Amino acid sequence: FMILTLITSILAACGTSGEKASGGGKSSGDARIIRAGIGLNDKHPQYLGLLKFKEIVEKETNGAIKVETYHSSQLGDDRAMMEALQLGTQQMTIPSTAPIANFIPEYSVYDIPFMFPSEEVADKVLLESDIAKELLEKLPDQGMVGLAYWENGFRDLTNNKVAVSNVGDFKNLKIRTMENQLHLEAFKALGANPTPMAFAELFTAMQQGTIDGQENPIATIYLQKYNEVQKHVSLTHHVYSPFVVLLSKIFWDESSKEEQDILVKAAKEAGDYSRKLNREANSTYIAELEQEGMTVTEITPEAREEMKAITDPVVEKFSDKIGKDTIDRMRKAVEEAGK
Ligand code: TF8
Repeated sequence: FMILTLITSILAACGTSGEKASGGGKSSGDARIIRAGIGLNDKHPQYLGLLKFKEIVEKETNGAIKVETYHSSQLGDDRAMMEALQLGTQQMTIPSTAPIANFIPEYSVYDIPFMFPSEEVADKVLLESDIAKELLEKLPDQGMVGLAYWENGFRDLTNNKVAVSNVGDFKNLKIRTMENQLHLEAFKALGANPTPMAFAELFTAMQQGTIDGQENPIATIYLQKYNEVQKHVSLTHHVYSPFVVLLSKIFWDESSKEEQDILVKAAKEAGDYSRKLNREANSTYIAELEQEGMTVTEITPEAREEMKAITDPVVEKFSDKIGKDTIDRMRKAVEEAGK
C-alpha cells in the first residue's frame, strides 16, 4: 500500500498524465499554462486588460498557451507573486513599479513625486524612451521578463480625517503606503505618519480605522469601493504609477521565439486597451465618488509646488540608491517628451 501511495503522489506531482510538468507552468493536455495573478479586482481595467491578453495569446498560439486569470490577490500580494515568478510556480503578475523597487532599486525612479507632468508625457516616456526600456531589461537578472508597461495611473490621496488641500493637512495622518522606502519617506517628510502595507490588507485596515487613509489612482479608489470606508479624496496626483507586465523567466526561456513575440505583442495591445479604459472612466468615477458622499478636493498648483519642495530632499537622499544617471536620463526623457 505504501509503495502504491508513493507512486500516486509522484505521479500527481508530475501532472495527471504523468508527464513531467514543464518548469514554466503545469501542462493540461498539450497546452502550457500561464497562471496570471493580480491584486486588483475583476472590475478594474487591469483585469480587463489581462482578459484581453488572454484572448490574444490563446488565439495567436492556437491554444498552445492558455492563460488562467486570478484577481483580488487570490495568489498573494505583489511581493509574494513576484517571488512565485522567480520560482516558476506562477507565470505572470502585473504590479506597480513601486514593489519592483525592492528587487531592482532603480525602479524607484518611478516613485519620484511629480516626475510625470501628464499622461501624454508618461506614455511617450514609458512606451518610447531608452531609459524605460533599459529598466525592463534589468528584470531577467531577477528571474522575470518585463513584457510591457501598463497604466496604474496618477495617485490621489483619500482619508477619513480632513479634506486635504495643502501640505499642513497631512500632519499626523496615518497613511498606508506601498511597501516602498521612497513613498514612506516622502509621506513622512510631508508630516504624515505612513505605514507600509500589502494592497490586500488595505480595505480592512481603513474599515477598522487602523489607518486614516491611503493613496491610489481614482479607478482603484472607485472600483475597490473605498468610498465605503473613506470620506475625503484629494486630487494630489503626487506620483504617476506604471504597472509592469511580468512573466516568469522560466516560462519565457521555455517558449519559442514566435511565442515570445506573441506574448510581447499581446501585452502591448492589451496595455493600450487597458490604458484607454482607465482614462475614459476617470471623470465619471470622480463624479460618482462625489455622489456617494465623498468630498473631492482639487490641489492648487502652489500647494503642489509646496509638496514638491518638501519631497525633493527625499529624492536627493535616494539618488545614490536609484542612480544619479538613471534619474538624470529619466528627467531628460520627460523633458524631451514634453516638447
Ligand atoms: C498599491 C498598488 C496596487 C498595485 C496592484 C496591487 O497601492 O497601486 O494597486 O500594485 O498590483 O499597492
